[in-house]
Amino acid sequence: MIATSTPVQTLSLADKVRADFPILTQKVHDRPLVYLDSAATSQKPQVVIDALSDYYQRYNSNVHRGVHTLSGLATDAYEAARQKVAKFVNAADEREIIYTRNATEAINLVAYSWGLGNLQAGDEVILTKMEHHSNLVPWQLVAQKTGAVLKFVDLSADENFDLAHYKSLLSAKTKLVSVVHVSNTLGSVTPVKEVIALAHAQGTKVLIDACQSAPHMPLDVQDMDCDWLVASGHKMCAPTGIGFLYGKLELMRSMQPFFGGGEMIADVFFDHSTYADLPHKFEAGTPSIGEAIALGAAIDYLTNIGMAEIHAYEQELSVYLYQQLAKIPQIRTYGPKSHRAALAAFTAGEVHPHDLSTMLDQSGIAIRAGHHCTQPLHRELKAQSTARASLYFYNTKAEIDQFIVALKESIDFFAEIFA
Ligand code: 7TS
Repeated sequence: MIATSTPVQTLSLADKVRADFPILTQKVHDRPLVYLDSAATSQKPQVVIDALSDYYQRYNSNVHRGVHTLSGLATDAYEAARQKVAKFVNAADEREIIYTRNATEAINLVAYSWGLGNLQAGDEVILTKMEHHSNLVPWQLVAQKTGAVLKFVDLSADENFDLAHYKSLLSAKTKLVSVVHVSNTLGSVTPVKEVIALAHAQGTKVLIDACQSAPHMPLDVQDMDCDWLVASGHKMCAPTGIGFLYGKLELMRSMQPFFGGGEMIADVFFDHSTYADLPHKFEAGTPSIGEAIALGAAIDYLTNIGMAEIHAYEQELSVYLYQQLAKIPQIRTYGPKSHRAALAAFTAGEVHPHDLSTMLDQSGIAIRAGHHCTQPLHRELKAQSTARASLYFYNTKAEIDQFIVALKESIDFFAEIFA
């Protein structure tokens, strides 16, 4: 007799972690939830939810203000989370990490605090055509006040970052380059190390918008050598209301405060004040304490899995998603076809992306439709809006299959209506 053994099914990363996310067991319209909108905000594992409620249940108290026990516990946990963020991006010094509400606030902090003080009429700021509005509008506001001029890196033929055009824009007039690391619409990955080295060669500062990279891949600000880097906690398993700004120590010391108020001062007089050292100089008022602590828990959770492992698994999902979408003739995807993030913005002929999204919702599938806060990019792409499926490490290939089936059904449904 030949012994038969049952084939061992290897578990995917998603299979291992899904149980950590209570929301993923939900049904929507009586169908299992397929959450494909993590680029907008990620879901939260139980450990993060617990960290937040534990703060409120056991040691809710203000930070840096009291000498009582609860305040000490809150301050210690809040500062421990800052160390975790610093380690997560490999900052040389934890004082280089400033808590903000989100990436948008972090960019505004740099725009107002550094931009207003350092940009002059005729100076140039290089952005790309794929920036999220939060890395565009603040610079428009500062340009209006200072007379600085905004320049935009084109898209290459394959809808990626055009390095040659970037090089042609860089000049002695360029004072700042502020670019997205991973586009939330194209899924393209900017070659940030090269971008930064080219800018630094002529003394130009660089800000990296890491909103769509920090949750998905290992980051090393020292290796990258960026001057600033911003991210939002809510896209990386943490609650809303917490994000961070990394900035090089001496550069951040040279900048004026953004908000004034409690916590950010050394001495206050009626006519002037002196300021606290970093990071407190940029953290006026009572911060999002529980959220910062829960961000620390999210970082522990992510690093326990391993950012390299998360990235490798998402690369696999990304390839699979693209292969499946490519089989649907009516679908036009946007952005490069390879070396891309696990998200896909697409249109389906004449079908309105909002209609698609509404139909998919009926099958329990959550995708986003609209301009994803990249309206100028959509104009470049000659699309008023797109639909977007965006994945995280808790998504499975089976979910991609369900999405593709429902997408095809929706396209066929609308084809019959239009016929
Ligand atoms: N930068 C990028 C690249 C983003 O994708 C986003 C949010 C932001 C900045 C702003 O983040 P916030 O947390 O400050 O709002 N992107 C999206 C999205 O793609 N869908 O919803 C929000």
